[in-house]
Amino acid sequence: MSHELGRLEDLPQDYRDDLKNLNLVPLWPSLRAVLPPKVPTRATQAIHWPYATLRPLLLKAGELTPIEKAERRVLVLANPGHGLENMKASPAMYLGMQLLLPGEWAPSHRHTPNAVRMIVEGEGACTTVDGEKCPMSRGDLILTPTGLWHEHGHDGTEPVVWLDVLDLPLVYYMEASYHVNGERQTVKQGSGDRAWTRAGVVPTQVFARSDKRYPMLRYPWVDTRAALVAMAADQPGLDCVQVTYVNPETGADAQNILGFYALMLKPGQTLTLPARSPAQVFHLIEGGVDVSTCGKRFELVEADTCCAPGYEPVTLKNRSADQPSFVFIADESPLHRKLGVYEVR
Ligand code: GTQ
Repeated sequence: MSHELGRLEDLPQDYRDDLKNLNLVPLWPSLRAVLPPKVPTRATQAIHWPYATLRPLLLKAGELTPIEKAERRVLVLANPGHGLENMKASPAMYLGMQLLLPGEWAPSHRHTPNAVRMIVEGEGACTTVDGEKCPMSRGDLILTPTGLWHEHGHDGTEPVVWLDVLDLPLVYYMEASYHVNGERQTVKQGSGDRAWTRAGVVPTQVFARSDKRYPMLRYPWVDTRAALVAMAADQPGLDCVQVTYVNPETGADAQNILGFYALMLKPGQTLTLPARSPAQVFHLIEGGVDVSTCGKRFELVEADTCCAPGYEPVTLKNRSADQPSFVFIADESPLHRKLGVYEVR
């Protein structure tokens, strides 16, 4: 049985004034808004950001704003449902396309939000994270976990563009977002992606335990792609050919708040992901994929990005009948699981 709850206007004005003056609020007029029936209210809209329309504007930013005036030259992929000025793709995810031109340097800093970079185009740029120099090539995933120094440099000849995914909206909401500027880092020896080359075989720590909380910072696309292709060949009946980017030492998600995945759609494959509580972002690395959710269909071409709110099924269709397609996915699963609100419907 459902009945109407009392409205604010039903209360005498002097009573409302007394409450307001004492910083008090009656719950019942807002109860249904904060606890809606069965499905949460979501501001997140399903949005498509085609790369072809964004790229010229990003290159234009390269002419209009020198790197010294930007520090990070980024166009933010903002969800209008959250208000563009709030720079959110979803409640916990921030997306930005960052441009670095040959010879430019985005200086060293560290901050509380976690970031990853998914490289979209160009060769010759490197991100140095915690002293580890990470070359950037298309499809590579590079982590910049909370608190680690990072800076971006570019010795190549063409513009380099990458997609930044940060948990900035959540960390900002928590009033925990800040940065510290630093000096140019000294590059150290060793790199996680060379030390952890094969699953199941990890470095033995006989003399001293490494105190690195994030042993692997760069996940080369050649390796991730090869893992997906091998998995599909080995298990022809497998419906969801997907890998999760993890910390190779613990097996846990690569970062604490957002989850990162690479999905291969077999030629002609249509895959429906069930409705789950976390919002998701899809970025097409290779191929051609239709993404359908919330009554909309986005025809992704390479380097396109789209997002979907939580609690909605998403159908992915590989448009090619003879080639696989590869999708990078970011979602809010680690956050939802840690908070105990993760759901599959
Ligand atoms: O490259 O360090 O898109 O600090 C937003 C904030 C990128 C970065 C962003 C940042 C960075």
